[in-house]
Amino acid sequence: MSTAGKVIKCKAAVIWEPKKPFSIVEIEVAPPKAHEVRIKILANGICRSDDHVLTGSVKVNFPIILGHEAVGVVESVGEGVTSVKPGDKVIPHFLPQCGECKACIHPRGNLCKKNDIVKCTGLMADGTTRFSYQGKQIHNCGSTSTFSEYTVVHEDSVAKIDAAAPPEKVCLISCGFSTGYGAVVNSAKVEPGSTCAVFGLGGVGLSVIMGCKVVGASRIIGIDINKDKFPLAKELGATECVNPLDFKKPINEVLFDMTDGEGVDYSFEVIGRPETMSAALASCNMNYGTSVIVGVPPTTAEITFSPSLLFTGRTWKGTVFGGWKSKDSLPRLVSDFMEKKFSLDLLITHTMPFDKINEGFELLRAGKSIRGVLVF
Ligand code: PAD
Ligand code: ZN
Ligand code: ZN
Repeated sequence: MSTAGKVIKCKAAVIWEPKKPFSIVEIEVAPPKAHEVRIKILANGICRSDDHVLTGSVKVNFPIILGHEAVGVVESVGEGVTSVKPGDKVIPHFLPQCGECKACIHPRGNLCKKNDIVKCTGLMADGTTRFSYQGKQIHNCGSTSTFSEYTVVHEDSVAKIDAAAPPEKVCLISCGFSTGYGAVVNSAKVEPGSTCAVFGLGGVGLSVIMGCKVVGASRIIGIDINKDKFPLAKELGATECVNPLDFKKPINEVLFDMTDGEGVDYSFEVIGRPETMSAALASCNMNYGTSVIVGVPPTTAEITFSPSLLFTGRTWKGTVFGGWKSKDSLPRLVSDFMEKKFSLDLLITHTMPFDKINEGFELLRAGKSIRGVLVF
């Protein structure tokens, strides 16, 4: 029996307030309105960005349904939807691509003005959401909310992908892998022979390492306070790994010592802490070095730094989703995966049923997983 046009009752992981675990409850998901798409979610990756919301570091409106690294199948579409149809395998994405705003038109832009990751209202464009629990509205997050068996997103936030792509793997393409890889090829544009430093060796940092290796960086230095991350970092391309806790000097001085006093050509902060963002900047060459902020900073964080760090020529920049335009790039990245241009196997350390979501996040916080994948 078709569910199109009807309210669907399904399982979702709701966060009622910050610092509380997910509670799995039965919610109601309204049908998609005009230009919206209702998607049955198949698999979700566990990304640290959702944990930043859980800890209260990134401010949002509660109650909320998180989840933004997912693959699903279109269940039904609202009036006027033309780019996807029921049955299509898709990636719902936190960066829309309306194709009309200045960011969508600009060759280097990707932060479409229709995004909700800057303001985090947790609402659709009409000021409501399609989720409710016992009559009370639940907010969405980043326009995706994929920690639910069904979600509703705007058509601009959905990309159709190869029907044969394995959801429990390519879900990483919707955030972690593409962000890290794109930070290298789009945002930094690392040249062959470069020396790179990667701060933070989680799923995103390791994807930065994979990108540095593909573009032919000659030295790739992995930095983490958890040395258990080093073997995998080396397997994926790090030429050496250092633990800042092993040194009395600040890590930026250690990196200068390791590079004959020159500093690295490119540094990437893939943790989300103001101190490591400053250290990553200070680690790169004072003249032609570039430092890229990939980690999501706490909403209220501020950094004080000496402008002379930049005056001598350094570049400091950030990247959202590795600089990719979502609707254009996601199908291509999935095709590249299907053509075996890269593998995601080593990044996926745990695959578990959706109901184990709290366990999955505990593994991430304990530094025991790289990417956990939750399957419905
Ligand atoms: P993760 O928690 O798997 O990895 C973070 C790593 O940093 C861990 O291995 C930690 O041990 C390590 N670490 C923590 N503190 C320090 C420290 N002081 N010095 C050195 N290492 C440390 O997270 P992830 O890989 O899923 O995500 C990394 C960040 O990237 C996180 O802030 C996330 O929110 C952000 C992100 N940004 C985007 C984007 O579009 N810019 C997309 C996806 C994720
Ligand atoms: Zn993410
Ligand atoms: Zn746009």
